[in-house]
Amino acid sequence: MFINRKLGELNLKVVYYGPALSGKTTNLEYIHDNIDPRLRTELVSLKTQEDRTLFFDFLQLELGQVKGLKPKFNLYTVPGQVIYAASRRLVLEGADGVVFVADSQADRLRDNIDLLGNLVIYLSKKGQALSDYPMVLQCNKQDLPNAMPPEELRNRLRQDSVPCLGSVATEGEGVFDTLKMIINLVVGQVR
Ligand SMILES: Nc1nc2c(ncn2[C@@H]2O[C@H](COP(=O)(O)OP(=O)(O)OP(=O)(O)O)[C@@H](O)[C@H]2O)c(=O)[nH]1
Ligand SMILES: [Mg+2]
Repeated sequence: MFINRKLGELNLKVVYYGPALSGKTTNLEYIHDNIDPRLRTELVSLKTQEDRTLFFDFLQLELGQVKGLKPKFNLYTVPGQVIYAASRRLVLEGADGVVFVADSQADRLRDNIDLLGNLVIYLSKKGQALSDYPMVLQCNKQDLPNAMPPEELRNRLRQDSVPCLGSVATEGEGVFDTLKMIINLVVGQVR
């Protein structure tokens, strides 16, 4: 969180975290393409030639008012590929909330568990716990035949107290619901 009193701005950071190809970038692309352009910046994507996130994606939204301040929501994605661990750690710095974008396909369960474990380790190195952060679990790719139901996936990830929902990011299903959930949680912490 960063408050610029001169400009009356409240900057909040939300990080979309999760394993490779789970749909993190697709979430930001859908938000970018479907929100009033006056409320957002352009989407900045640092990606490989194969369209995989190399460092991060970034999109800023300016929505409503919180305690007389203009909140700016800075949305970032991390690269999910295992080799980009250092980038994930950097992007996570200063986060006010996390959207964990899981790939619901049964054969990706291990990757979801690994990336979540990663996240817990980074935070513990900073003396923090996952439970210190507002988090939403988005169970993406619910359109695929081998997708686990959201409740079951949450259970397998041992995140019983985290709000979760299913999504199909390519269709936009659940994308704005996820955004609203994390914004409410993050703003709730500011209050
Ligand atoms: N069937 C299906 N495909 C999806 C869904 N969401 C994303 N995809 C596809 O999955 C692929 C990866 O999506 P990305 O958004 O690039 O994934 P990512 O999590 O940003 O991947 P990294 O940047 O490598 O970490 C793309 O081909 C998307 O079109 C979904 O809900 N259903
Ligand atoms: Mg990506």
